[in-house]
Amino acid sequence: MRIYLVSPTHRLPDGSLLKTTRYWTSALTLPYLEALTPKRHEVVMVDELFSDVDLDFECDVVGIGAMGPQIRRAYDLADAFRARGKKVVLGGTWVSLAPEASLAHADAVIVGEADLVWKTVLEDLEAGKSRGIYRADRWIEMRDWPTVDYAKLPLLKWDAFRTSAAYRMYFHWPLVFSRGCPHPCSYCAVQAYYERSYRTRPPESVIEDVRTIKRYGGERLLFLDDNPVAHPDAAKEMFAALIPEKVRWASQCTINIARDPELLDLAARSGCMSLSIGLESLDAESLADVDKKFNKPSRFQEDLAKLRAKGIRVIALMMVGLDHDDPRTFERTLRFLIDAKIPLVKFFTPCPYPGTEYHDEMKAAGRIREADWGRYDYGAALVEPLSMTPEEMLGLFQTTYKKFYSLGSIAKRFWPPPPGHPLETLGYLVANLKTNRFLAKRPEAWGTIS
Ligand code: B12
Ligand code: SF4
Repeated sequence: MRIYLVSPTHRLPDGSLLKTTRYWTSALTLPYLEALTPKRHEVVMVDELFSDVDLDFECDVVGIGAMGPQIRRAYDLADAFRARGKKVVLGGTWVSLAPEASLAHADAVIVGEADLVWKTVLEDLEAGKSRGIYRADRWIEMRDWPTVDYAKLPLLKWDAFRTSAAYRMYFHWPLVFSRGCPHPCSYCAVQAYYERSYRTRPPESVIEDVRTIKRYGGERLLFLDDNPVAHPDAAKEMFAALIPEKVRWASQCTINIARDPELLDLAARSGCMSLSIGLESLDAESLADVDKKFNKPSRFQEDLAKLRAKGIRVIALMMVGLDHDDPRTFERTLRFLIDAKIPLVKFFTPCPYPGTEYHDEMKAAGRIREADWGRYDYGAALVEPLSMTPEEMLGLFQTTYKKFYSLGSIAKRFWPPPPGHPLETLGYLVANLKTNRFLAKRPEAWGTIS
């Protein structure tokens, strides 16, 4: 069979599709699905962020996933393909947490990891049948990770990679060490999807991917993990194995990394340049509301200083508009981020992803304001705030974003520069100036900055 794998983009409020010509990384999902596909089938992939989806593409099966507000677009594309007689399979995080709703738009839905069921789904569709919702009865063993063809990363621009040193610094090659997260944060789709399970790959298998990437000339990596340090001993083993590879890497992780000196030291020595860390809130009560009590705001300054001293840049992820937040919270958060010399920040308004505990709580309280999942980005008032009006919350979200990326704030945060890696600091400075421009030009797209 011929299989068309699609990663959709989403629509902006004016109805246009969000497109871009450059991106700093690429998901692994489509090449990974290709690696799981029996070789007798042909696979063609498209990421709609860069390329147009061809609704008349000659194929037998279309596989579509979605990451957030892309779900609306995924459903629309699925309906359009089915109207043209194609069989459609939907999968991925969002689909897995809303399988029945997704099945209304597909011939088959895969809940959870596709690894153990993808082949069966394809066989069934080839035989003209479908069981509807497919769910593996167990998580995969991480040592069985398939070999992904890195030459086919959908968002890697090979011409630019060969010709531009700036692009080589900008593009981060994706790889994975762990899956899942054991923490209970109630708004988090990852812990809901993985049911708080956590697994890590054997370091030697990750190192094989690192060497493949290096053979292509890549030396900047992005761990797609949500929390690679959840099992500190496994993470220490992984970081130690990375040291001789002399790469630079970035990842997401929890602030807990700052509280284990050996782990932090190994991360820095293995080439960790930056970490996206969900600090989420300076208010312990707001953190408790979303079951993120392991974050201790009283220790944030000290924790961040430790990371900075190791030359690791922290990209702070902050939720604003939680239940114990009021208009003063925004100003306090801004001051804190500037004082801590945070190089980049992403602000999030609360987003009740279907399938999460937070969604169920907000639904039971009658506080969900938006039914259209196509609007579920991080810059919308999806939940009725408690201590301000939705308009006030959105206004403050925008003002805080603008103030953080104002020239005055950039100057304060970048002076004095952090120790080591001056080129890296320059890169972050450029990213700040670009975000400053983006915020002025595209206010409608703030909720989807990634
Ligand atoms: C890389 C990544 C990105 C990249 C690349 C996106 C791209 N277009 O290439 C960037 C940074 C751009 C990004 C952006 C966004 N992302 Co993103 N992203 C990820 C990340 C970190 C890794 C995905 C990945 O490659 N994993 C490795 C592969 C191998 O695993 P996998 O994708 O899980 O796939 C397996 C299964 O899930 C399943 N599966 C997945 N898709 C499909 C599809 C089919 C057809 C089938 C059969 C099976 C299947 O089978 C696979 C094999 O087992 C995940 C976090 C995570 N834990 O997954 C978030 C994640 C998917 N992103 C998320 C979100 C919300 C977004 C944004 C919408 C955020 C925003 N700012 O608005 C944007 C959307 C941008 C866009 N238009 O594409 C959420 C989704 C939440 C949800 N409820 O669905 C996640 C889970 C992060 C999170 N912590 O909440 N993202
Ligand atoms: S620590 Fe991060 S990945 Fe883990 S459950 Fe909380 S938000 Fe999700």
